[in-house]
Amino acid sequence: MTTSRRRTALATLGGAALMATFPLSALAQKKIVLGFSQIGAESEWRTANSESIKSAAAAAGIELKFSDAQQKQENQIKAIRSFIAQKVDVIAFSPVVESGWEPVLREAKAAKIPVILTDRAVNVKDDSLWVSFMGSDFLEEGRRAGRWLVDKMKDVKGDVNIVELQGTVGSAPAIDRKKGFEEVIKADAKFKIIRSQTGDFTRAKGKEVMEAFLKAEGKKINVLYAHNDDMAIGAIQAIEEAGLKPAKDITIISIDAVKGAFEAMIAGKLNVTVECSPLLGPQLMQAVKDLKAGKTLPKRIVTEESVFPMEVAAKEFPNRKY
Ligand code: GYE
Repeated sequence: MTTSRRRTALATLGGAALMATFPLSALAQKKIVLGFSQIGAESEWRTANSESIKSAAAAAGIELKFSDAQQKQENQIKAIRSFIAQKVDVIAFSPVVESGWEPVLREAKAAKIPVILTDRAVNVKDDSLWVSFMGSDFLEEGRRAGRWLVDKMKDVKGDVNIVELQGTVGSAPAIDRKKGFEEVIKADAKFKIIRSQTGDFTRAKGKEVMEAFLKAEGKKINVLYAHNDDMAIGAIQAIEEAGLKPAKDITIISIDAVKGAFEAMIAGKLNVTVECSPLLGPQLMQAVKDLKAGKTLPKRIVTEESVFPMEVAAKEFPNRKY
């Protein structure tokens, strides 16, 4: 046998061996297609979340159709409709607000395409319109922020005047972070929320609204509770521009624990951040695979998180992944 003939024979043998272990149908099997509708790119958190989903899909060999809604529910609805038309295997999305999803979710169900909610919840009567919701417990995050404050101010006798920067109006994290925080601070009447307004989860809006708070209330403000780090970082600028010292003249609490918050804590400008992890990609891809393998997903998958006060910021910083 010549060398080239031997090669052909070996190749054929190799092919046969391969076929014995992987039937042709498996070899020819199509990649799983996942349609994902993201809210936008409003915060450091969101950027890390998008990155986590894209890299986890690539690592899992899942074909990802990624659509950015630029903060608009109507764009998310359009994206989901287009995923249905393209007959993707699974749809996942992070709903910008809680309400108004019934019609499009019914369309997905009628097309027999399972829907996974990531990060934020929807408010629909019929729970069968989505298979699983994975993400943080925002109520608990609000409570953690409240508990930190109650403990920090336990020896304060007079009023503690709080201003609140809320997240996007109608979004699950804005609703629940407010509720959880209020639930804890109401135990003591000295805690008073004197102003509360949305900063839409962005730095620019956080700064703008904090400027307005400072103009209206000035030195009366003892505490800022921001529903995310980006708004707190914007507000820190406003506080400094008003000639006050962030984290000293005004105690600042925020949520997410992104790197920018750690930098602010290390610089002594932010007191505490409550963790909310955006790294949902690997979990989501596992869930998509499980669904395709016919498994039933748990209805709720909760992310585990903690709280980081400024005293531990420098030590924790090198471990942060987002
Ligand atoms: O806290 C905020 C982002 O839904 C948990 O959205 C997420 C929130 C996050 O823009 O920074």
